[in-house]
Amino acid sequence: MNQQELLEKIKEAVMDGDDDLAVEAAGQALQSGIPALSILNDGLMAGADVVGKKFETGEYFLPQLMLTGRAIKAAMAVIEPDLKSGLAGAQAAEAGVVVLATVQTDIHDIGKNIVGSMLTASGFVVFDLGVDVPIKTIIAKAQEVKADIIGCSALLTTSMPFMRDLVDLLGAMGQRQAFKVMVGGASVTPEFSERIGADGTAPNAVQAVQLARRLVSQRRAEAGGAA
Ligand code: B12
Repeated sequence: MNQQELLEKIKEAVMDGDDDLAVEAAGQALQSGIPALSILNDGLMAGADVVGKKFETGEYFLPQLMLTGRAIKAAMAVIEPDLKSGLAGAQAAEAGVVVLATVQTDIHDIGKNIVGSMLTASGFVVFDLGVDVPIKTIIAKAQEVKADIIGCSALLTTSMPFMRDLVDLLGAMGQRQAFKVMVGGASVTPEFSERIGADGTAPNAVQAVQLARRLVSQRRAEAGGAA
C-alpha cells in the first residue's frame, strides 16, 4: 500500500468509527514514513470532516459521531509520541503558562487535548480545565496561576460566541493586557479570531505550539518595554 492509500485507509477507519482499524492503519502509516502531523491532518481530521458533513446532511447520526471520536482518540495514542518528538528539538524549559479549556456549552475535547499535550511536550505548563467551562472560571484560573496565555477551544458555532465574551469580559475587567488569548477548533478562522479581538488562532496542534511561542515572546517583549 502506498502512502496515499494508507492515509485513505486511516480516513476510512475514522469515517467507519473503527478504532481497531484506525490504530492499525496509523501504525502502518508511521512505519511507512508518513509524518505524524500528516496522519493527523490528512487522515484523522480529514475523516472527521467527512463524518461531520454527513452528520449535517442527516446521513449520519450521533452514534457515528461518537464512534468517530473514539477512533480518532485511539489512533492519536499511536501517533502522539511522534508528534511530540517532532517538537522536542525546540523544547525550552518554562516556555510559558497556558490555561486551556473548551468553553461553556461545548464538550468536544479531542482537539483541545491534543493541543494541551503538544504544549506540554514543548515545555509549557498547561492547566487544562476540561470541557464546558464557564468563561469566568477560565479567567479566574488564569489570574490565579498568572498565565501567559488563555487558550479556548470550541467546535460548535453556538459556543464560539463565548470566546468573544471572554475577550470582552477581560476588557471590562481591565485585564485584557494581562493575558494573550488564543482560540481554536474546527470552525474557528483567523477572521473570527481577529473579529473578536483574540490574539490568534491555529488550525492544528503543531501550529498552536508555534503560535503560543510567538505570543509568549510578544508578551515578554511588551512587559520588557513597559518596565
Ligand atoms: C467527534 C465529534 C463529536 C463527539 C466529541 C467527542 C469528544 N470527546 O470530543 C461527540 C459525539 C460527543 C459530539 C457531540 C456533538 N457534536 Co460533534 N463532532 C465531532 C466531529 C465528527 C469530530 C471532532 C473532532 O474530534 N475532530 C478531530 C480533532 C483533532 O480536530 P479539532 O477538534 O478541530 O482540533 C484541532 C484544531 O481545530 C486545533 N484546535 C482545537 N482546539 C484548539 C484550541 C486552540 C487554542 C488552538 C490554537 C487550536 C485548537 O488543533 C486540534 C488538533 O490538531 C466534528 C466534525 C469536525 N469536522 O470537526 C463534529 C461537530 C463538531 N459536531 C457537531 C455537532 C452538531 C454536535 C452535537 C450538537 C450533536 C448533537 N445533536 O448532539 C453534539 C454537541 C455536544 C456539545 N454540547 O458539545 C457539529 C458542529 C456544527 C456547528 N458548526 O456548530 C460538527 C462540526 C459536525 C457537523 N458538521 O455537523 N461530536
